Amino acid sequence: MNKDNTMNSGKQNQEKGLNPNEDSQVGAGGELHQIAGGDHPVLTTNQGIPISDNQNSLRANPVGPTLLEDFVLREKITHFDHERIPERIVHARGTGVHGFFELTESLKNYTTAKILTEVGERTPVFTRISTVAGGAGSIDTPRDVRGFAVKFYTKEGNWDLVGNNIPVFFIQDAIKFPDLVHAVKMEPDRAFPQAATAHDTFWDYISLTPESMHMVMWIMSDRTLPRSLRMIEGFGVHSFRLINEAGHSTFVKFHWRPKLGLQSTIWDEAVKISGADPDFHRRDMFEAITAGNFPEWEFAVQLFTQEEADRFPFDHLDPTKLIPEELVPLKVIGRMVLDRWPNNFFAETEQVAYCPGNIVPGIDFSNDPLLQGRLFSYIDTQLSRLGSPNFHQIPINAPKCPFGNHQRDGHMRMDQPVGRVAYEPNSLSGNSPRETPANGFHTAMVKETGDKSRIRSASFADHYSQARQFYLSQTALEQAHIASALVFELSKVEHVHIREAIVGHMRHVDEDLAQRVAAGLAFEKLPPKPVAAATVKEMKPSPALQIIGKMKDTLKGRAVGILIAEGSDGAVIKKINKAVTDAGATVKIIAPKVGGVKLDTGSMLEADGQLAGTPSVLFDAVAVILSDEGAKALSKESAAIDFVRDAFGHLKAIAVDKGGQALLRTANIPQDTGVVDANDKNAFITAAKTRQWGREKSVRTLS
Ligand code: HDE
Repeated sequence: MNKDNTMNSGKQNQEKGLNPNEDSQVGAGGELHQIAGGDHPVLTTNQGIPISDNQNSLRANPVGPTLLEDFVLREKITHFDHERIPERIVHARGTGVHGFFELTESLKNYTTAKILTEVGERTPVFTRISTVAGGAGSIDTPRDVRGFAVKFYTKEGNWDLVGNNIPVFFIQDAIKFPDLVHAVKMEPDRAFPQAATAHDTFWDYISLTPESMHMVMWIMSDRTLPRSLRMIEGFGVHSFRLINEAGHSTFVKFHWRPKLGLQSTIWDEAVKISGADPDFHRRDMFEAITAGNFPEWEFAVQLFTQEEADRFPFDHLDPTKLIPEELVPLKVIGRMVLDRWPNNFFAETEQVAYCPGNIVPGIDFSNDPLLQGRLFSYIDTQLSRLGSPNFHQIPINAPKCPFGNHQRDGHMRMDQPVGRVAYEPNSLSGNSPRETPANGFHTAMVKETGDKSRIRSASFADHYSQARQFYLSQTALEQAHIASALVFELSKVEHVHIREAIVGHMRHVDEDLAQRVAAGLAFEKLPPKPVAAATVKEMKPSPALQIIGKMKDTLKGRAVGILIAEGSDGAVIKKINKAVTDAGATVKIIAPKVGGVKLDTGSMLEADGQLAGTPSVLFDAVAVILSDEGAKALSKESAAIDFVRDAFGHLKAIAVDKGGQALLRTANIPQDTGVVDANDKNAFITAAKTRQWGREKSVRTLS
């Protein structure tokens, strides 16, 4: 028996029936072999004992029982058995990236926080963007809110801004969070649906929670269907406070705005992406970072005083309300660039522990009751998820500034404090950590009066005005998407009384919306309106709440797919490729075989994706360049027909040559302004920068 496994020849590996390990390759003759040469480190146990055989366990004889004595086997399997930690109860699926924050405008009149006053200073960050409802292995593209959590490793300690891509939330009080989450997660008796709001328990809860209606408008909009994590906005949601040198405090809301503009997919597209690439967003981020296309966000604040807040027609401490940009403009004060993919997903993205309670001197909390509850929850959840109060010592969580105190011991303590003193005050140590009254964290001096109670503030009673404002601020098309999303979701709800209750709420938002949804559900008459706790106010529409209005006229960061087959025109492919690349987008070649095709020029062009596995939903625009024979061959391929039909149905620009045009005819696709001649590269780039919105009515019935 060969014991020297690292030196095994491919033949020997094959004879032993081994699986190829990381260092194995399939040789030209089809045999498995390990990569030869290299200065491999010695494989050891966790105790450093060199391992001689990593392929076979210790057995009493070649056909006998395995021996308990085999500490190599036991250690390896035991460690494996414990490889998983409990996943996050919400936001389990996430993508994390390192980067930096750079301040461009000082807020020194408002705060002492160095991160908000030192212009030009670059602060390292780790940003994790997540879905909320699904498990860690769920798809990237359900209809869902996206978490937007940023850990700033500042000189004064870690500041975690743990927000979402939607500026409001479902509930006003932390005590309702477990109910909300239980309602949205898969139903406990059947364990489905995964990562979906389209089921009875979610809508049942919502129907009984009018305060959710504003958030419902947002989640039914295309905001919950982002095209890319690089194209979402981020919001701190709650009001926070900034405290200046003099101890004065100013309220602040934090915003992230993507440099690539806001962009969403269309529901049918998101559904198909989920099948084509469940890791669509994670892969998109990975590919962008590894290609050096670093996503960037502007960091902006809305600053306002208590006096200004008193004049708002809503209570800013109610997290179901936003402050329209038209009321308090956004002031851009910095930027965040994400530029480094983590070395190891588990060590960093999985183990990162955010906590809204992590703030630095010069920043403080507001009395938002949802925020107040969150201040407790996150540390508590890390204790069960990461298993020890020492999670702050895991490298991804540790501050990058000096830190230390007299907390000691506990599971997995990593540091080795020296000396006999672990308390304060003390007279035995000249260099043990002491409090710093001048520069330490100070809470804003705020007077609190009133009776202790469990009463929801009357100022939180208006549940519909901003929901209505959001809906009326949208373009007609976005309104239709909201109505259609409600019809889709409620059509999955089995209980008719729940469908009716939601439509009843919609009547407070907008009668026309309610009617459209009712029609989509085939109601014979509109259900009654529930009693509103406060009169619905007419608020000025805020165009800043649209997505279409916030898209950028650019192809930067987008992807274009070129479908080719045998005999395709090499010169046209080259021309399109260059025009798209010059416009800042990436190109992928799709062909019936991944090895590529022979072009009209006689040369081979390798493909990036095989047609069956690379549908057009993965691209922002497509080109179809085919010879007559290629078009004929593809007209019999349903994947090719679906490729162009979906591109058309998802309102994408399609560039075609003669062969491409023939495929469109086979697929019954009409000519419109978004179908352009492949030789007219300018027309293609212009069309590719946007969706062909005018086409939508011709391809689907919207509510
Ligand atoms: Fe969270 N939330 N949350 N949340 N949340 C968690 O913490 C919680 C809320 C948000 O990428 C948990 O580490 C309560 C609002 C993000 O690791 C948990 C309440 C907003 C992430 C928790 C809220 C968020 C979390 C689960 C109501 C937007 C992912 C795992 C009072 C402003 C962070 C964890 C990451 C994660 C509790 C409401 C954002 C259980 C109790 C509002 C982005 O602690």
